[in-house]
Amino acid sequence: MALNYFSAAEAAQLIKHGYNIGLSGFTPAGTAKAVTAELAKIAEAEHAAGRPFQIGIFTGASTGDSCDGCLSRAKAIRYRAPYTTNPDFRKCVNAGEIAYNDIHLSQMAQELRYGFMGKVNVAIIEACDVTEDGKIYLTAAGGISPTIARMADIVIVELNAAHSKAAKGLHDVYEPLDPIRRAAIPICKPDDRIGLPYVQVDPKKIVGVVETNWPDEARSFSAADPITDKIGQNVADFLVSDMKRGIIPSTFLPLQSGVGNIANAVLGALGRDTTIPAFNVYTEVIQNSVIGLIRDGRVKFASGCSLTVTNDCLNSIYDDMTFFGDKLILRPSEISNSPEVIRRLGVISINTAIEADIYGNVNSTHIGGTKMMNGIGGSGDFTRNAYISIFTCPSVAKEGKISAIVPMVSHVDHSEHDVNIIITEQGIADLRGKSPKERAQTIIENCVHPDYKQLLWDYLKLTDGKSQTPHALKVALAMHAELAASGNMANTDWAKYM
Ligand code: 0RQ
Repeated sequence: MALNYFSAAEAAQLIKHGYNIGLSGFTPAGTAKAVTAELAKIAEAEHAAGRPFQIGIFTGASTGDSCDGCLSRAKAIRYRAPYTTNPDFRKCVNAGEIAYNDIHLSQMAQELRYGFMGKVNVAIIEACDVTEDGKIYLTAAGGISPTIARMADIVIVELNAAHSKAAKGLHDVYEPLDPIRRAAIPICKPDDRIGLPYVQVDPKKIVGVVETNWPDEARSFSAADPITDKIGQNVADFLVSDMKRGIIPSTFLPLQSGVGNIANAVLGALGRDTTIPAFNVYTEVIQNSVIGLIRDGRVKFASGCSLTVTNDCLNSIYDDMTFFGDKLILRPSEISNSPEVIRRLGVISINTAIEADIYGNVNSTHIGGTKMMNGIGGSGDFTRNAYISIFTCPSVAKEGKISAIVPMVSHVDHSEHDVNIIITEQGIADLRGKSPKERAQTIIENCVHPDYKQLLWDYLKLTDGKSQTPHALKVALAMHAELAASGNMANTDWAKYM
């Protein structure tokens, strides 16, 4: 059956008020872009005509401005899951205008299959190639494409010339069956290939192909600074010490690293430290730093869900697939982030915290306990199942007015039961094998900024000091209350809040 070609504006007309759309991609990498940008114009026109127009959006992870940005500004999003990083979307969520379901990324595809989030009316899949018999070759990410393409009533393909057809060689597409027919996911090494290089859909569902030439809307990260460098070095020192103690095998274990400046600095430090042997990466987001380390021979193989890299870096990979072809693989997010596989491979996870408390609970998502920052992303998938779970963050934020270590986190994403190591630029708190009271001692001693140490020791004096997890509940959130009142946690006077 010949494929039908149409414009992004024509494709967007197929999406009606009340529909749920599913998008390819994971982070701005590989996300369909042209149809959602046109959809925002339709929403604006409908609103101007006094008619409602809002949709639900299902994605692999965050998207670029052409989706979350344009549609948030057009007030066109009723519901969205999961992770996002877009500032306009964040404003709408925190103003109560969008229902945001922030779930673990590994669970997104299966929760759609289980029927938790309703119907997928339209799937929009970015491709570097598509065939008449329904083979869709993805671009820079796996995401939830196999699931939405199979579940949706209709499929729109964005054939994006900005992605080379060389991307075809990167993908390993595998969708597990649901219980009670689910079998083991047969990945025993980061480089195991278990699926197909394309997404197969019923060709009758492909209503049209939109030809585009739209580069990924990659975010750039600011350069490393002395604080992120020191955090990176502390992570490298910790891993070397665990390897020397025989806790990490001398052949090393696969690493997962979160996204952002700290993650880049950590990987940079690990790459430079040649005491650590060349290692594998089993992660979700592959950033520029990993590509550099592959080129340098420091990373042997990287399995991920997306190439969240700058466009020049992406093109350099496409141009050099004879080198990268056997060193990189992209998987759907439920495989890259599979708890089963992460635990089997013994992945060491490294993620960033917004704040941690003295007992090891971590907040990754909420500012001041109520306002959404981005979302949990894949940090929970990896942390809960890691061989060793590490959280990093600078010891203070906002020029020292906020301590990242507090008596009680204002929101819990990763509980004390899952968090093994906390690392700031001040030092390393190894929480493994410790009771809560022992954890509090090591976190305050090793990770807290000098300006906040005495404040936290004084907090402990307000507790009974004996309970399993000693707290003075009336003042446990006083540092947050003080931040809201005076703009500086360092002003906290415990007596004022007793
Ligand atoms: O504010 O943006 O105004 O400068 O939070 O903090 O230090 O720049 O760090 O960009 O790595 O983001 C946890 C949000 C960290 C991110 C989080 C302020 C700080 C700054 C950002 P500005 P930094 P990062 C892989 C795994 C969850 C998902 C995840 C994240 C801004 O890493 O979203 O791990 N993680 N996914 O000033 C108030 C505090 C603060 C604070 C920092 N205690 N209170 N503001 N900030 N600490 C990715 C995927 O899953 C796809």
